[in-house]
Amino acid sequence: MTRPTIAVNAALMPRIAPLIEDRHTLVDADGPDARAAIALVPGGGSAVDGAVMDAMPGLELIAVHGVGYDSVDVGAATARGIRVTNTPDVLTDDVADLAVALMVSVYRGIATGDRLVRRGGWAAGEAFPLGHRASGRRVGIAGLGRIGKAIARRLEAMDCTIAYSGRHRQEGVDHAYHPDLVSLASAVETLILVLPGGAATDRLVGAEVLEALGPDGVLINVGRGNAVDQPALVAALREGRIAGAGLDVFADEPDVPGELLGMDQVVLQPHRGSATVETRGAMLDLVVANIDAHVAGRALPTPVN
Ligand code: 8YV
Repeated sequence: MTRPTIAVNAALMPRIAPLIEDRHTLVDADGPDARAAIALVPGGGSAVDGAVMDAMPGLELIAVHGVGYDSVDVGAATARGIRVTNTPDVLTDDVADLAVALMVSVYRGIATGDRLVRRGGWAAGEAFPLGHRASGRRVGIAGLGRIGKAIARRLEAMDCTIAYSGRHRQEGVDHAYHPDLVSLASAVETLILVLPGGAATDRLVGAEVLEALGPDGVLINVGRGNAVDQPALVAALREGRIAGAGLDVFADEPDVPGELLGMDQVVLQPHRGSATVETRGAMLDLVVANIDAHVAGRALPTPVN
């Protein structure tokens, strides 16, 4: 029996190969051999559209390494009979932890405190500003899915009051519901974005939402960078129309607007919500489980379409 060919993003190859190369032939997803693949494991940022699918005539499965699958045109895949899988649940706790860490970091000035100690400022008696309390805040969560709910649970333990927005009020959720982001932003002190990427969320958070959040407001984003109008955010931070931001995701990664780099009220991370040894291992295991299930004709563990 011939071994199925799996096209794997080069950056993931060293970690995925030991899990799968005993039963599959692995090729570089961006190389000429990818044409023969039945399954594709794309890289985080690379777009998989109809043209990419058409260039791989035997493609049956796109196994996304991530919960967000905005980089894949799922409609185009479905139309071609190609199945799509993602890696939900296994990264929920880590992304939620990072959202809370960013929030605490912004209010308490943890990153600026670290920089002060490292440059010898503490030892030299340099004055440093007081931070602000993180506990007890009114927090709005835009995108109350699995990750949003895990963030809410953590923040409730910090005596925060949670509100949320979304297309629909959710059954069995007691938090205050706001049908739109402007209303949510005006009701809270901290706005946490856990929105998926794609056209439906493009620049949902612009000048109007930031204005509603107000001069004491803090924006946290652990979802997708496209949901924020970045020039509007930079202007609001520069002009003190919001107080601070904690950002793990950006509109054009890995580019970060230069002006943010000089702002102490901003904490920046390189899109690493799921980047722990434990979670990245579990994500790869799930990618492999989906490929193996597809090849064996079993039900896919985490199908998208
Ligand atoms: C991934 C993410 O690590 O799961 C997601 O949607 O944003 C991250 O956890 C990233 O997509 C790289 O694979």
